[in-house]
Amino acid sequence: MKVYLNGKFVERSKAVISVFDHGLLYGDGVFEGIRSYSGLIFKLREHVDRLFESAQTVMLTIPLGREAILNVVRQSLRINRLRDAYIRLVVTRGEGDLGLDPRKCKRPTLFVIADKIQLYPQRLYDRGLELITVATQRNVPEALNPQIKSLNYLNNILAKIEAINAGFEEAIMLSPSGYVTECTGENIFVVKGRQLLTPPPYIGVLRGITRKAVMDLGKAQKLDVREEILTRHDLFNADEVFLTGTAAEIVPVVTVDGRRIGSGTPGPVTRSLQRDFRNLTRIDGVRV
Ligand code: PXG
Repeated sequence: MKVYLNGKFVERSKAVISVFDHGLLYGDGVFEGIRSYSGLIFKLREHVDRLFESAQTVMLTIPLGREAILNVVRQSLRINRLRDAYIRLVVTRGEGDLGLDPRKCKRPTLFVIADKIQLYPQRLYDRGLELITVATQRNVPEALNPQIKSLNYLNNILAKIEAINAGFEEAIMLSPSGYVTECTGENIFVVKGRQLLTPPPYIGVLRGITRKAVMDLGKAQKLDVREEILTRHDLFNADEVFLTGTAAEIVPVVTVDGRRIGSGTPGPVTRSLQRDFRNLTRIDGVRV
C-alpha cells in the first residue's frame, strides 16, 4: 500500500511522522473520511470543502489547493488499484516544540490513506442496532464546535467507551439540556409518520455529508424533512430511527435505552432510503 505524505507517495512502512507533530501531541489537526463506490468517489468535493472549513476555523493552512487535493485523492485510489475504498485525509499542525504554540510548527503535515473499506457486519443492517444514551455530553459549539472535524475525538471516544462498557455498540450523545445530538461517528434521524426529523447543527452536531444526502433523498420521496430539537421521548416514540455516516451509510436502530422503536425491526422508510442511497452511490461521484 502506498500512502501520500507531504508531497510524495511512500510505502506504508515509510509513511511515518514525528513524535513532535502537534497532531499527535495535541490533536491539533483536521481530517475527513471519504468513500468510493465502484470507482466513484462519493461527495468528494463536499468532503474537501468541509476539510477546508475545519482548517480555516483552526487557522491551519492546507499546503495544497482544493483541485490538487481532489487529484491526490484520485491518485491515491489509482496507485493502490482501489475502486471500493475508504479514504482518510489528514492535515496536522505539523512538527513543533513541546508546548501548544502553533507558531512553532513551521509546516503542516498532509497525508492521505486509501484503504479497503472495512464493512460493518451485515447483521447490523438486517436486524438493526440497539443503542443507549450516555452520560458524556456532546461538546457544546461554544467550546469546541462539532463542525470542526478535528483530530481530537475524545469526546466521542468517551461516549463510545460508555456504550461498550454497557454492552452496546454505539452511543447516543445528548446536549447539556438533554436534547438528542448525534452518535459518536454518525448523525441520527427519526421517522414519525411522513416526517423525517434530525437535530439542527446548533444543538451540537456535525453537519454530516451523508445526513445531507439522506435529507435530499427524503425530500425527493416527498417526506416532510425537518431539522428539529429532539428529546429521548421523541426517540422512544418514533416509528423508526436510523443513523447516517460515511462509514456506516444508513443503519437502522431498533431499541433505544431498552425501549423498542416501532415494530422493533428496520422500518419501511429506512429500507427505502437505504435503497435510494445505494443507487445514489452508484451514479453520483467523482470518477477515480
Ligand atoms: N457525526 C460525527 C461526530 C462524525 O464524526 C458523522 C457524524 C457523519 O458525517 P458524514 O459526513 O460522514 O456523513 C461523523 C463522520 C471513522 C469515520 O473513520 C468517522 C466519520 C466518518 C467517516 C469515518 O471513524 N465520522
